[in-house]
Order: sequence, then structure tokens, then C-alpha cells
Amino acid sequence: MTPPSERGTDPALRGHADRVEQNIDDADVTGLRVSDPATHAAGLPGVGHAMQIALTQMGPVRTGRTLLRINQTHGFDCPGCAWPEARHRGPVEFCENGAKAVAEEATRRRVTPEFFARHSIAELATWDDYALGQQGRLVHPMVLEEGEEHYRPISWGRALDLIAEELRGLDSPDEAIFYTSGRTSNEAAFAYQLLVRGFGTNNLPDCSNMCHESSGAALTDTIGIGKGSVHLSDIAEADLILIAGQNPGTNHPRMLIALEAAKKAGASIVAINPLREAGLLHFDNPQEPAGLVGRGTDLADDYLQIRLGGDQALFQALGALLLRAHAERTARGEPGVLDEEFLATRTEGFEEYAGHLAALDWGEVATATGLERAQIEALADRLIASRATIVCWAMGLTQHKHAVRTLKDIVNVLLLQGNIGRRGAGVCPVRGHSNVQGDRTMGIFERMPGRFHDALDAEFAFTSPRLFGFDTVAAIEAMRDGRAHVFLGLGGNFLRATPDSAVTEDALRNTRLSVQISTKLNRSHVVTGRRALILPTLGRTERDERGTGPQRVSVEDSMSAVHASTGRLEPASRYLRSEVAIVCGLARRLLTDDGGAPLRGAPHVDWDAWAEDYRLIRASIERVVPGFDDYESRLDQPGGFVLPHPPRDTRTFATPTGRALLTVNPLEYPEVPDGALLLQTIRTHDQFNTTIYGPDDRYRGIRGGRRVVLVNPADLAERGMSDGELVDLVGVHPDGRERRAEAFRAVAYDTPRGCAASYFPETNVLVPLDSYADVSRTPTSKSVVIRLEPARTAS
Ligand SMILES: Nc1nc2c(c(=O)[nH]1)N[C@H]1C(S)=C(S)[C@@H](COP(=O)(O)OP(=O)(O)OC[C@H]3O[C@@H](n4cnc5c(=O)[nH]c(N)nc54)[C@H](O)[C@@H]3O)O[C@H]1N2
Ligand SMILES: Nc1nc2c(c(=O)[nH]1)N[C@H]1C(S)=C(S)[C@@H](COP(=O)(O)OP(=O)(O)OC[C@H]3O[C@@H](n4cnc5c(=O)[nH]c(N)nc54)[C@H](O)[C@@H]3O)O[C@H]1N2
Ligand SMILES: [Mo]
Repeated sequence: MTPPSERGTDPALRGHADRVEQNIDDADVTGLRVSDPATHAAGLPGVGHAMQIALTQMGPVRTGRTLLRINQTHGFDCPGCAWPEARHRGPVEFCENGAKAVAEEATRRRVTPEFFARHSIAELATWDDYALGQQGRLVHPMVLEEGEEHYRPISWGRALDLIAEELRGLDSPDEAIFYTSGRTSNEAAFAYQLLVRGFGTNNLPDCSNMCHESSGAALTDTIGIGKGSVHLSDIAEADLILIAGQNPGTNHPRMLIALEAAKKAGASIVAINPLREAGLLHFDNPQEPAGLVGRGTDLADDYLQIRLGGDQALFQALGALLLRAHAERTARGEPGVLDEEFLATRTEGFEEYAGHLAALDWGEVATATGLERAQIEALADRLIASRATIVCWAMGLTQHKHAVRTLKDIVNVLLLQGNIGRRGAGVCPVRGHSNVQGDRTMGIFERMPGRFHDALDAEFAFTSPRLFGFDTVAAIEAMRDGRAHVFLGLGGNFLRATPDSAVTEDALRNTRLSVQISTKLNRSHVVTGRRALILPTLGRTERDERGTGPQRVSVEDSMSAVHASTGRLEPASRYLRSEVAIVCGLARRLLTDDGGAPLRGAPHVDWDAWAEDYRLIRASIERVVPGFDDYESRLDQPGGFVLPHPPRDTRTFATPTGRALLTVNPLEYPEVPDGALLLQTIRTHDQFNTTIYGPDDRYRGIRGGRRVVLVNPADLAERGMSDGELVDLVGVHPDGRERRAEAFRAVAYDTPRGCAASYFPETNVLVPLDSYADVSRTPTSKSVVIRLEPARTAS
């Protein structure tokens, strides 16, 4: 309940602010402390930090009760990342950052109707992301009527009626947008997409559009399925693991446990990353006594500090070196390095690919990667020596203009050696949100394939719309241009997660109604349409009691394992409703008559029954989505079940020709005008996307503030700037529009020349809306072209 001006009185908020563009608070940049980056991850400091946050938010009893249920067989799925749980679980199955994610949700702080009576929307709009999030859990449905300055309480019935009225008032269902963030359960996601398609549109943008969309696009085109091909057990069986564009020490800490096991079993690990991330260097496993005292495991055997966006060039170079080695060895009568049998029987496109790489320009490889040829050759030697290779990646590869072709070139290299559908080998896109992959499986996608629509239509006796809907970028454009008038967000923080913050703010303000189904307050609640609703919902950790008793939900992790999640905590308020109940309540009003019979053309569903018994939803999922046979009983198995994945299971490929595809991808890398820098926008160790836990980025040696920009010392010197200087980040984009993020501390940092780094969401103001990846349309959050200017508002 503390506005920024009173932060000094609240120990939880003191000094933790970061600046919202419109409201920059000096305390931030002046409280900043910079030290050398860490060279290892976790251990005691990690446990201590998580405990401190957990105790502040939850108190001691709740902390103990809650943390021990994370990822347990009869507990709830961690609302943190999508890294899978091991089959045999220890008593403690969470990590430092999972504990923080849980503490954020299980906090005892509350945002009450009185809070909204006290703070006007104009006032809240000046608070930063941290201050908003720290207020605690939303506890009552709230409405902001046109022209009013405060949200007021509203009943659930009135709130849902209001949404139904606005939706019915549209000229076309395509004027509404239904966003999803990746925490939504399978059951809620399935009901939601049916509501949306029953209403008549495929406007289902989701956080995946900004995240792993490039992975899905590249993998679907080449191996016929948009998901990773490895099991957790494969990690320990790999000879070689490449980790490109991913910072697991912060974003997937439990992955370090798997990497540690792989190392102990003899695997080599090579990190490909512009920054030397602590979590990739060394791991002190806090779940083992040796790790707690800081004798852990060295992880990366080699570290390629590549330039931003240089990965396609690197993988083309690796492909070329494999081809050359193969030719040389076979000419000498020695065994080759390619899997010729696999290439001949399971793939196509080899000749064209090899022909394309024969013309590879090594000068371009050097420019694009900034790496020495010897480093690349050493990695090629590791590939040649490896019998089973896995490539893991995350946002460092997906959020570039040429992301999809980069990933296709990774698939090419793996296919050359038959590294798909073999133990210890494969593609491993490491997903972000805990159920983002499951949401997609359930149909949260603006372009689902025809067979999904056919199955949906058959199950619910209606005709779902086939016209593709808006993805995230198209949704913003439509609101901006007055082609969409209602926005509904099932979780997430659309405004802060999306690019071009100023444009997106205007776009949301341009709507007639914006609705957020949320657990916590965020900026998407205070930058609204003409009318706005906040619908508070249960989180993963909470008991979900419905008419037929306590309910469980299910989720799918990054490796296609589906399992149950059952919350046990007392809900934050008795006015909360589950996401399933909210979605079904809206569908009942929008798609049925008073007696519950479907309106003409609407799906045949007993929405009231669905809301009371989620087993009924799972029964429908079982009939619509392949791989969910015996859904209910297989959820009872400890660890759940794994969805089919033809390339992984049987080396079969659902491509048009039934073979995996080697592809020819013209080489691309970011172009940076003279004097400009390429900026990547990343996460600190103390945030979950737009939720800010605190002001520190411990592993990178940054404490007490988030407004920093990490720059190569030579790039600073070249600009006559010094370490610690206050600078503005100014966007450079052909449209000439002013995009400025003000007052960042320049920090001299070990990053390749020309490649800077800063944190999102503060830098989303700099990402142009029309700058996105080819094919996947993912905003280019890892290659934003900027200039540094001395700060306009020096402090
Ligand atoms: N604690 C915590 N956990 C999270 C999240 C969180 O915010 N906090 N977010 C979740 C979500 S939704 C996601 S998608 C994941 C994100 O997980 P990550 O992808 O690990 O997250 P980022 O912070 O974006 O880090 C990107 C990494 O890629 C590197 N990189 C950037 N550009 C390039 C490039 O061009 N080439 C190469 N080779 N490397 C590059 C960066 O230096 C950085 O190490 O984490 C999930 N887990
Ligand atoms: N510049 C830049 N921008 C990025 C990225 C980047 O690397 N750089 N990363 C992108 C990526 S990978 C992603 S995934 C997106 C994330 O985009 P989003 O998923 O939209 O954002 P989050 O910050 O994860 O959403 C946080 C909000 O979700 C709500 N919430 C939390 N738990 C629940 C729940 O159980 N149910 C409901 N209904 N609501 C809940 C809370 O109100 C909280 O405020 O951001 C993207 N934006
Ligand atoms: Mo993500």
C-alpha cells in the first residue's frame, strides 16, 4: 500500500524502485553497487536469498509448508520455469528462483477494495513494476468505469455480464483479443480456446509469440513437430551438450542439477553466449552437502563468447567443418563423421545443404561471430568425437530477426550426425513459463492446424472458425488502428511484456474494454481501455474447491511430460475464482441461452458442469488432442505421462515427405550502423519476466538497481564515456520515431564489442513493434539497435 514517495517507510520497498519511463526516481541509480560477476551459481547464498524473500512474503510456517510441496507427487507444479522434474523426487524439489516464484504467489499481502479507493488509477500509473507487484494478491473483482478515477468492487455476476455485453456489441468476433500467459493449466486453456472459437475468432495471441515461437516454427518445418526431442534422462546420457542463448543458472536453475549429473557421467558442456554467465561456469548444488559449502562441479568445458546474433554463422561453420572432415576421412579410407545411413533413409535435402555450405564465406563467419577460427574448429572436433549431442537453447536464439533460420541450421548440424531420435541426443528448446507448452497443446494458438479444428468440431458439434487470428504483434496493431475493441488477458502482463511500450500503451487505451484475469497487480491493470475489469484468480499453490470437491489441474513441461498439480493452501480470499470457473462462467453467458442450451452455431458444452468437475474437461481433451488416452488414470501415476513425439520415439517425421528436412538458409546476422550498439534485453536474477522480486542481479555483480546497461569497455572509451556514467539508451530504427529509455548507469562489462545488455521490461520501450523474426514474428528483443547518449536528465 505504499506509493513510491513513501517507500522510505516500508522496508520491503525501500531503495528497490526502478524507474518507470514517466517517473524516474533518483534513489535507484544512486543506490547501485557494482562488483565483479560471479563465477559459480547457487550454494548457500542462493538458499539464503530465497529464504529471506519467502519469509518476508509468507512468514515462517507458511514458508515451510509451501516450499516442501513444490513439485512433489501430490503437491503443486512449481509456477516458475518449465524445466521437468526427475522421476525419482527428493524431499526438496525446488530451486532458489522457484522459491521466489512461489513466495510471490503465496504472499500474505493483499490488494483490497480499500486499496483501490485510496489510490487513483492516475497515481498507480506512476508506480513502477516492483511497487505494483509488491502490494500482494488481488482479492476482489474490480471495475473501472469510463471517466472514473478509481476501481470499484463489482460482483462476479455483473463483471461477467459486462464482458458478455461488450463482446456481443462488437461488429465482428475478430474485434476481440484473447491473450494467454503460460501459467494457465491445460484444463483452463482448453476451456478458454473453446470459448474463444465458440465466440467465432482465432484471436488467441500468447506469451509464446514472444518466446519460443521461433523454435516451434523451425522444428515443425524440419522434423514435423514443434517440440523438443529429449527426455530428462537423455541429458545424463549425452556425450556433448551445447547450451546456446540460455542462462540456466537464473532462469532454469534445476537444469544445473541435470547438467551436473551429465558432467559426472562424462559429458562435455560448451556454452555459447556473449556473456560469461555464472550458472554455466560452475555449480554448487545446494541440495548436496558438498555444494552447500562451495565445492561443486565445473560445468562448461569451453565458452564461446559469441556476438549477438552470430549463431547461424557458427552453426553453418560447424556444418561445413563436419562435411569437410567427413570428406577427408572417407577419402583416406577411414570411417566418416556423418551418419550416412540416417541421412540416406530418414532425411532429405542433404545435397542442397552441402552445396550451400561449400560456398560458406569464412570472413563473414568471423564478422558475425567474433570468434577465432580455432575456437570453432575445436567445437567441431568435439562434435566429431561425440556419439550423442544435445543442443539446448532459449531466448538468446529465438528473439532475433533470423531466429528461425538459425534454429534450422542447428537442426541441420544435428541431423548430419543422426542426433535426433537417439539416446542422449536431440533438440532441447528450454521453455519458459511452467505450462506454456501445454497451453499450445491445448489449442492456444492463433493458427492451429486443420486437424485440431476438425476434432474440436466433431467433439462439440459446431464449426470453429478457420481464419487465422492475431498473434501478439498483430493484436497490438489491431488495437492501435481501432480494429480491435476488447482485450482479455488470461494471466500475464501484456503491456509490459510486449515491445514498443509507448505504442502498446496507446493501443490498450484505445480499446472499449480491457479485462485482466490475474493473481497480482501489474501495469496492465493501470493502463486500460475505456472500461476495465480486474478478475482475481486462484494460483497454483491454492486449494481449488468446486461443486464436486477439490480439483486438480494438469500441466506439460518442456519435455512433453504431463502431470497433475494440486494446490493445498487456503485461497488468498474467498472471492477468488479458478481460471476454469471464470472461463466457463463467461462462456455460459456468451454462448448459451438462459437454460444453458447452446446458442445457434455455438459448441455443445455443459459449461456449468465443466466448472464443477474438471474431469469432464479432461474427458473432452482426451477425445480431441492426440496422446491423452486414459488421461485421468495416467495423471494418477507418479510423474504423470509423456506425450508421443515421433522423431524422438521412432525416428519418424510428420513432414510432407515423411523425412526430416535439411534446409538451405542464406546466412544472416544483425547489421549495426556506425556508432550504434546492438542491445540484448534480458532477465536479472531477481525477476520473473515482468514480476520484479528485488533490485539485484547477484551473479552479474549488479546490486541495488536495475537501470544499468552492460557495455564493452572499449565501446565506452570509443564514445568518450566512462564506467558509471549516466546515459540514455536511444533507439535507432528506420521509422525515425523517438524511442528513449532514460538514465541508465553504464557498466563496463565482459561482453563482445558492439554488444550491450540491459534488463527488460524497462527496455521494452526501445523494441520497435515492426521489428520481429521472419516467419515466427517474435519481437527481436535480443537485437535492438541503439545509441548511447549522455543522460538528458543527469542526476
Ligand atoms: N527466475 C526466472 N526464471 C525464468 C524466467 C524469469 O524471468 N526468471 N523467465 C522464464 C521464461 S518465460 C523464459 S522464456 C526463460 C528465459 O530464459 P533465458 O533465455 O535464459 O533468459 P534471458 O534472460 O532472456 O537470457 C538469454 C541468454 O541468452 C544470451 N544471449 C542473448 N543473445 C544471444 C545471442 O545472440 N546468441 C547467444 N548464443 N546467446 C545470446 C544472453 O547473454 C543470456 O544469457 O526463463 C524462464 N524462467
Ligand atoms: N524485451 C523483452 N521482452 C520480453 C522478453 C525478453 O526477453 N525481452 N521475454 C518475453 C517472454 S520469453 C515472455 S514468456 C513474455 C512474458 O509475458 P507474460 O507471461 O505476459 O508476463 P509475466 O510477467 O510472466 O506475467 C506476470 C503476471 O501474471 C499474472 N499471474 C501470475 N500467475 C498467475 C496465474 O496463475 N494465473 C493468472 N491468471 N495470472 C497469473 C500476475 O498478475 C503477474 O503480474 O515476455 C516477453 N517479453
Ligand atoms: Mo518466455
